[in-house]
Amino acid sequence: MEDLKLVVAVIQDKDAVNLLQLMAEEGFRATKLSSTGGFLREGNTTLLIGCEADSVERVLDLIRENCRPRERTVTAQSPPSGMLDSYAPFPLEVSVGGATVFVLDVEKCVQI
Ligand code: 2BA
Repeated sequence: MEDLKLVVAVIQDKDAVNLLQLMAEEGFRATKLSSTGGFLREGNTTLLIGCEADSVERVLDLIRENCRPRERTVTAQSPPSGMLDSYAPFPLEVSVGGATVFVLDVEKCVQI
C-alpha cells in the first residue's frame, strides 16, 4: 500500500513561482495557499504537497535549493503599556525563511 505524506511548507512569496515550476517539472502536485505570517503580519505562501514517503527528501531538496532566507527590518508600531512617554520605536532585524516545513502522515487520499 502507498505510504503518503503531506508536506506543508511556509515559504516566501518571492520563491513560490520557481519552486512550483520545478516541482511540476518533476511531477509533484501542489496546492498554493496565500497565507499571512503571525509575527510580521505579512503575506507569505503555504504549499500543500501530497507525495509518496520516498519522495519527501526530494521535495525537501527542491525547497532547500529554491527558498532562501532574507533579512527584514521591522519597527515596533505601538509602545508597550506603561512606556507611553519614553518609548522610541526601534528597528528590529529578523531573518525570514528559507522555509518552515512540516511533514505529516496521510491516512487516506481520495480524489472524486
Ligand atoms: P512570521 O510569523 O511573520 O515570522 C517571520 C519571522 O519573524 C520568522 O521567520 C522569525 O525570524 C521571526 N519571528 C517569528 N516569531 C518571532 C518571535 N516570537 N520572536 C522573534 N522573532 C520572531 P521564520 O521563522 O523563517 O518564519 C517564517 C514564517 O513561517 C512565519 O512568518 C510563519 O508564517 C511561518 N512559521 C514559522 N514557524 C512556524 C510554526 N512553528 N508554525 C506555523 N508557522 C510557522
